[in-house]
Amino acid sequence: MSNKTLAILKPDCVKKNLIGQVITKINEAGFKIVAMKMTKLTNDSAGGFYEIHKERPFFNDLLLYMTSGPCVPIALEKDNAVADFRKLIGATDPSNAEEGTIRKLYAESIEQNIVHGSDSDENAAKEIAHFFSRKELLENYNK
Ligand code: FUP
Repeated sequence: MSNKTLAILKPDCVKKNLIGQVITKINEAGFKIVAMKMTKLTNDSAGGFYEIHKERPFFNDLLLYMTSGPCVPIALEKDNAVADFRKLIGATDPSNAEEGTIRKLYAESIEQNIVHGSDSDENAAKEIAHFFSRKELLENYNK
């Protein structure tokens, strides 16, 4: 899985009509989309996805936000996908993000930060499986 990562265009990205602009940035940076859908997360799905943060003080607010509207999970492929994608999106808190990164350009706050990117190859594999079945991925790979 070392050439794959999971992005989520979060509810603020969808609400602000930024899906097209963010996907353009992703494509321009050399990532290939291998699966994509628009979905509204349930509390259980968002809670499972962010399980690692369940003891953190921001967990409940994070779930409220992530379930507040539709989001767009995207499985991406590129050499060095995990690290290159995190570089493209910038720091979690947009006020610390580098100029030109997606979060610096579009995000409002550490919570409403437009986009998710996996932080390791192991998590990328788990997160892609959270949203896409093997069949959905294989159908795309075979195109
Ligand atoms: P990232 O890997 O950049 O998505 O960041 P984290 O895994 O540390 O955090 C996941 C999400 O939790 C962030 F995108 C937003 C939320 N969060 C907060 O709301 N407050 C915090 O202090 C840290 C994270």
